[in-house]
Amino acid sequence: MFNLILFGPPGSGKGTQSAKLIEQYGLVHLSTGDILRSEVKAGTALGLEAKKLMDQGNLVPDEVVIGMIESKLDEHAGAGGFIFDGFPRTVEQAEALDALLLRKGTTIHSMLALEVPQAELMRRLLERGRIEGRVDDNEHTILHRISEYRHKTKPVASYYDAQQKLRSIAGDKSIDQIYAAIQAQLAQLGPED
Ligand code: B4P
Repeated sequence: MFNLILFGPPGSGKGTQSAKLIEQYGLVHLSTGDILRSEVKAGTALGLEAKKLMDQGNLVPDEVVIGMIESKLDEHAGAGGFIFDGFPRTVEQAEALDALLLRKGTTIHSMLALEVPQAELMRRLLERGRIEGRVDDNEHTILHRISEYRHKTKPVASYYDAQQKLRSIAGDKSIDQIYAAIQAQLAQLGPED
């Protein structure tokens, strides 16, 4: 089993690189952003509550996303491993994930952190907002999401660094160049393609 966290600020390419990784390594992709957006689309009670927070660029409460991840892990009990994309986003979520995986007899094997300058994050997300019309991809909300990332999410990198699991990847290159750097890291770490 191989469990990977793809980490980085909003717009750093987590979703983009995850799509390539699942194709090559056959890991199950768990994106809390995608799961929340599908709840919003389905109009569930959870989705209606999450929508207000997401549209403003706020994080959804820890207990909500931890519960979602737990049920997804159970749903894919026989999987060869997982890519966690956009989760954990707080130290509390990281502690809960570690406890959850320990109960299942496994662990996080690595965290790959995509490093991208703020101006490039803004450029990418404004472009996506223009093309896809995502409500949270406007200048005001993007700045708030980046601030939430700095204050609440960045400490998660130190949490896994203390476990010697953190590796940084330069994320301000082309999609293929970044993917090659990720593959080079994974070649040393173990998942078989
Ligand atoms: P997410 O869905 O995780 O969205 P995101 O942070 O914007 O990153 P995303 O993965 O979509 O962007 P990517 O870098 O792939 O979160 C949305 C919201 O959900 C949060 O604000 C929060 O409210 C809530 N939420 C989610 N998880 C939560 C949790 N665990 N706890 C609490 N709340 C949670 O791509 C961005 C764009 O850049 C794309 O258009 C892509 O095409 C482009 N791009 C990617 N790589 C590129 C490259 N190398 N060069 C040029 N463009 C590139």
